[in-house]
Amino acid sequence: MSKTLKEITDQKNELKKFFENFVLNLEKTEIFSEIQKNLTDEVLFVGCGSSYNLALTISYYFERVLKIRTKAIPAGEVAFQKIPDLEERGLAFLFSRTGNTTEVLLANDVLKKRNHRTIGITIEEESRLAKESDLPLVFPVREEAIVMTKSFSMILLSLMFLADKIAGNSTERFSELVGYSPEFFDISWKVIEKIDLKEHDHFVFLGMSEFFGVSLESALKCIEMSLTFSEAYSTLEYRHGPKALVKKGTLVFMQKVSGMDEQEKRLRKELESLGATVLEVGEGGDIPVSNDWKSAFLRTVPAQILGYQKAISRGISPDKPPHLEKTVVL
Ligand code: F1P
Repeated sequence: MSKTLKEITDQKNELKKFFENFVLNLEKTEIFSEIQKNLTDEVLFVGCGSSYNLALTISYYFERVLKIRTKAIPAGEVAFQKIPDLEERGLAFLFSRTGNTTEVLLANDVLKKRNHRTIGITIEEESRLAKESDLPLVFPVREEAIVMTKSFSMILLSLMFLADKIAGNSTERFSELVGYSPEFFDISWKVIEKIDLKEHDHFVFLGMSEFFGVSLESALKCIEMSLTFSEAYSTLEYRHGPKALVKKGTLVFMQKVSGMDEQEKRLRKELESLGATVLEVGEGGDIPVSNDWKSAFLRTVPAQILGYQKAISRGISPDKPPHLEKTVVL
């Protein structure tokens, strides 16, 4: 079996175990109290590639739940000091699955010199990020494929949960969503299987806020695995220019958001009239799931499946994306 497919499918059975054994115990860890103690008015979220998409998605949720300001920045911009107004002190989350991406390590140095407390989020205990960040948070997830899949979902789930815990909010909804994950996986698989992927060569992912982060990651999955032209936009932005590229053969994934039913319906109708196939993910959608922002950790799964299935339909191995390496070392 393909490594990538195995890791995508692992989510079906591993999420519950991971939630019970790791996420529910986060509150008792030292890192939890450290984060709580060091939270500043503005918190930075830094990473590259999928890890940047992860940082962005989590930054929206921290801002929403903890009522602090957050900034998500590609690590390269921090590393080479191209961002304006970097505070003299603060808290910064640095994301790198492999923990050895050059820009993330350089960003860690820059931020530490600026008296930031850096939290290194990774799955590799022996990585430089785990060793060099002030507070490493190493996730108990094994992922070997080049393309990041299950670790994205698991880290997202964990840090959203952590934000709610710090805010003193109920986390019951997370348990429900985790319980729903095997069914969500199966529905996603079936819905995507029914699409004639040979007839679709342009993928568009639309979402707002946290779901915009999910959409960026969805597009990246399809590019990496299936080498298909894929884009992501904040939902209504798509009307402002990008829709000029819609044609028969465009497949649009719309991440549904509470209170937007009317707008989403109209956009779907418009895109369908231009020849696109549209699938909605969310309450009452083609792939149903709660519209709660907490559902973000499940919402990249359909695109992971799409990227895989499209790759197979094109005779491409998702395990060997051309020109890509697991860690970018500059
Ligand atoms: C970041 C990353 C991956 C991407 C690619 C190159 O890696 O951009 O997201 O799939 O293979 O590296 P990391 O810093 O999370 O290890």
